[in-house]
Amino acid sequence: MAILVDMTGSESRLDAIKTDFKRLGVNDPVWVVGDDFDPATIRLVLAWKPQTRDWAAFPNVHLVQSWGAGVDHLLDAGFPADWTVARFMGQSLKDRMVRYVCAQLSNWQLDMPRLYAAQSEQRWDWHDGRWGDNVLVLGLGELGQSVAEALVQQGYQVSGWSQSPKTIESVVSLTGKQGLRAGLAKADYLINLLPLTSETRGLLDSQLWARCERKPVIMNVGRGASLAEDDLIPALDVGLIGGAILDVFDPEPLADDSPLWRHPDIWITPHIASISDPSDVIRLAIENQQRVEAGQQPRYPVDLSREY
Ligand code: NDP
Ligand code: OXD
Repeated sequence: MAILVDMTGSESRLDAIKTDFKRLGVNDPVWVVGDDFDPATIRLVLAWKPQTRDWAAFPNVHLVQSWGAGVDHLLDAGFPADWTVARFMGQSLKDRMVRYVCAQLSNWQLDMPRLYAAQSEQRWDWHDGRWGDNVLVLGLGELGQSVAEALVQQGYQVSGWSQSPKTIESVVSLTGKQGLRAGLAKADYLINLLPLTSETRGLLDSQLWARCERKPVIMNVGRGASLAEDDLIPALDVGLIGGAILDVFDPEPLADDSPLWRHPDIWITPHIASISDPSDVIRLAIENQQRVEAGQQPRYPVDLSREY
């Protein structure tokens, strides 16, 4: 039996992935798309924006393991309905997301680009800082909950919005349209950690920001298509929002000629907030494969019909 790695844009990682499987004791052949292999031998597919579509040629697949936490890249992959799909999740992914969010909030408050510029001119540019304590986290799943808890530890007043109510110490749990409205009204920072689904596509737009009363800074670490990119600069111009910290875009990479690159109140990072640790993904894939073969549910199973 064999493993197929079908990961668009991750070609540079393939050798390391093969080595990791070996290092973790898996001696099955590891194929990549384009190799000459027999699809009937594949039992595990490791996927990130997979290119393969003729899955009927793969009758012995037991598991599709997503390289990432998000599964929007798998929604139109056309897997047979009876295949088991799991997503990546782990402490390293949570820790990295927490570090990114906390660091970017601190950098924003201290206006670090202004201080870097001052240093380059040997100028002592003391300023009052750009404070604000109220954070609304959109999405209180594995990552949103970790971020909310970390922000509470840092002294923020934290609310979180999700489909179902949550009980998280010192975090106000909000649900539904009413809950979202209440959270938006007092937010200084809006952090998007929602999955991309038909309901969350385009959710963050001027109409939503018009409900905010404190000119919040928008941080998008979920998915680019949840935010109406074209609304951002007009919303900044009229003072609906105070800034944007963007890690994800639609499409990626962000186009060279996008005006977002040059706006002083928009910070851009290249989908790097929380990178999946390759060894952790492969360890989970191996564990999940063993579980599925033993007739158990994998860890972090996904029902693609729910879209997240
Ligand atoms: P989860 O699936 O664990 O959590 C999703 C959360 O969103 C849940 O709380 C869910 O509510 C809530 N939610 C979903 N749809 C709605 C809706 N329509 N209205 C209100 N709440 C909703 O996801 P993760 O926390 O693991 O990851 C979140 C996203 O982060 C990923 O999907 C991915 O897109 C992105 N990501 C980005 C990375 C980066 O580097 N920038 C890295 C990793 C992930 P409920 O709990 O009630 O189901
Ligand atoms: C993920 C991501 O979904 O990196 O894990 O965006």
